[in-house]
Amino acid sequence: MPLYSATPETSALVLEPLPVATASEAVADETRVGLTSTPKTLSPWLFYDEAGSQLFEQITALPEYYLTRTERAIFTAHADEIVRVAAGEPRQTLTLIEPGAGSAAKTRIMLEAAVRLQGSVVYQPVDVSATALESARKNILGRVPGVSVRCQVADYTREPLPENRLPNTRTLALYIGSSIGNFTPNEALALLQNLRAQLLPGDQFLLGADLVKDVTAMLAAYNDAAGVTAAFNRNVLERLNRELDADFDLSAFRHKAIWNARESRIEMHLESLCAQRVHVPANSAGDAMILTFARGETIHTENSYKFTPEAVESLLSDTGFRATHTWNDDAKLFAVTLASAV
Ligand code: AVI
Repeated sequence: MPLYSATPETSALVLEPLPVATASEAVADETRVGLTSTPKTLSPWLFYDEAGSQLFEQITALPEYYLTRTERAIFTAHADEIVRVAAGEPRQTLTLIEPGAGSAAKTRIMLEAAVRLQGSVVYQPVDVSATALESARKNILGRVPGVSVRCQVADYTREPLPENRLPNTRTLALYIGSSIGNFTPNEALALLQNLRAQLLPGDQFLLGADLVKDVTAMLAAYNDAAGVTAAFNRNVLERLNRELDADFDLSAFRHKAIWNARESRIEMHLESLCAQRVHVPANSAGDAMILTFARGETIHTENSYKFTPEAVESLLSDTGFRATHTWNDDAKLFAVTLASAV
């Protein structure tokens, strides 16, 4: 998953490299910056340690979490058409690149369609996590004949995509799962500008985005009855206890998901149920810290932006793309948009 800058509301259009050398230093650094800010924040990349990644997998199968199954259904219904349109007329050979590929579960549908169209396809998943890439490779290789997988470990939010373009091919870059929604508008612009800079005019970009809808349905997706999202959110504090030896009392924080209509986003918070102090011992990022929480004070842990069709189009046109086709489910919960690099 993406590494974010520490400030969720940054107005910088440039994504700064993280000033840290190792994963544990990144956690220490993020904690120090986020929990000494007002209001307190923690970046969403902290969710995705091993336990958090497993919880996220469970979230994607929850009845309330419509995003994953809806996007998958759009792919299942339209993958052949999507790759045909992306390949253009006269038809060009597509290479698929996927920044932030994760385990590539949904990508399989697109790869199968590309193999049906052109006999074989090269797939280049890019991710910061070598473990995620390994599961992407396993998910695809041997299961989808005709696909050759070329993994690349890179932080696509800050580094260029792999520079190993095959001659006479057209790139189809995928950014699916509404991952774009976890970036602020300025971060999303910077991210897509960076992707666009790695593409040639005529290359194709497929963006999956969750759409604005009935508030009750959006809130339920982030506040499921089984409490999996609550566990996913609270796992961030468990992670700080595990990795930084902090002493967060998990039962003293509650998961809270709210709809911020002005910003068009679901926000996830951890709300302190009482006035309390939390101790974080000295670590590579600095001295010991005593954090004080007032009753009702929250740590803002994630934004999940929801888009109107117009917002998707303008994000694309502001970053050097022209949206050419959009596929939706019947209820218009989710949009998959194909755009041409201009
Ligand atoms: C990864 N991302 C698109 C998810 C989302 O819906 O924003 C992360 C998530 N957070 C809570 N549930 C799922």
